[in-house]
Amino acid sequence: MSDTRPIVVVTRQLPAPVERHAAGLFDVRLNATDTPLTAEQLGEAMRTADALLPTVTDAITAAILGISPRRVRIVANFGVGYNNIDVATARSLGIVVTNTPDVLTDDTADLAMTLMLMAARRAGEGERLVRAGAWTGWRPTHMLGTRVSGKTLGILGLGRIGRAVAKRASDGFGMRVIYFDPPVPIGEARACGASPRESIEDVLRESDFVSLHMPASPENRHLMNADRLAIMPRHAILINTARGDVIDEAALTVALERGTITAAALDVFEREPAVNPALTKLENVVLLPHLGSATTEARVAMGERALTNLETFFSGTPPRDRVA
Ligand code: 8YV
Repeated sequence: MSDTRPIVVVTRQLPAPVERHAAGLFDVRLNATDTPLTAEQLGEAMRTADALLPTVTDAITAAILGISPRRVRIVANFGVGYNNIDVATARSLGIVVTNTPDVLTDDTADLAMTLMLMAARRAGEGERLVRAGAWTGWRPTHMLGTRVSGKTLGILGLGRIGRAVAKRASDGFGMRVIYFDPPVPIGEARACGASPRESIEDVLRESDFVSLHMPASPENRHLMNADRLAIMPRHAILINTARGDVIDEAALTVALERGTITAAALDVFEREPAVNPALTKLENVVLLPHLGSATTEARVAMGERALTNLETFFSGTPPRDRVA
């Protein structure tokens, strides 16, 4: 008997419970080898499936969305960020797009704090020293970092994750939190301990740490450019768990090499998985492989949220996390 359920192409391997659940709900095409699909394979999926469940590693371009003949009616992204999808084209073609907000907020905020602490306390550098067998023993002036508690944290982009970071920093570390994100109501910002500033530059000038939490967009591309990096105090540390292209990576590399800022801690990069080789040679930068939401809890919840969006859509109701 043929399977009449919607055909859903899942582009990457998902946590096993999510794949099992997906197989119970839909006629799923899983990716057993976890190899990223090529543009041709994505195009083929657009022609033959009813839905696509992609991740940040799949570029769902205008060309792929516009493929003819096309069968896909919904793209349920696995991730809160959806800059991998040409949302404007999807909208114009009547293809629904959803994301997975909320369920990874705490995990990503935790990772931003991890990066802040690692960079401030030179944790990566210290670990490399110990592993290299190069630690010669304790001494009062060895590998001094900078205190986090009580310092000023500047947040650019006070959405869900930015607020969760603000709360951790103010409640847990007694930090003074300032931010720039004009659409956010001041009352909501105050609830997570954050005070507004009038411009990005005002935040950069005053902050000991700066954490980036804006979405990727053409306007936000290279938001942290050479000029803005130059505004940060010499002792400042820059943290990025948002998207790689909000920082001009070449300009950041120069700033770190010259010591015009003290350190950076990056979970995301301009051309993932490639990392500017010059960055990998620097001790004053923490480099993680896009681990923001990488907990079992978050990844299972993200998968479930994407499945709920698909189920809702195929039951004829607008999905809760619709972004196009
Ligand atoms: C995800 C992320 O792992 O959700 C996001 O926007 O950046 C990550 O936490 C990734 O997008 C998975 O597709």
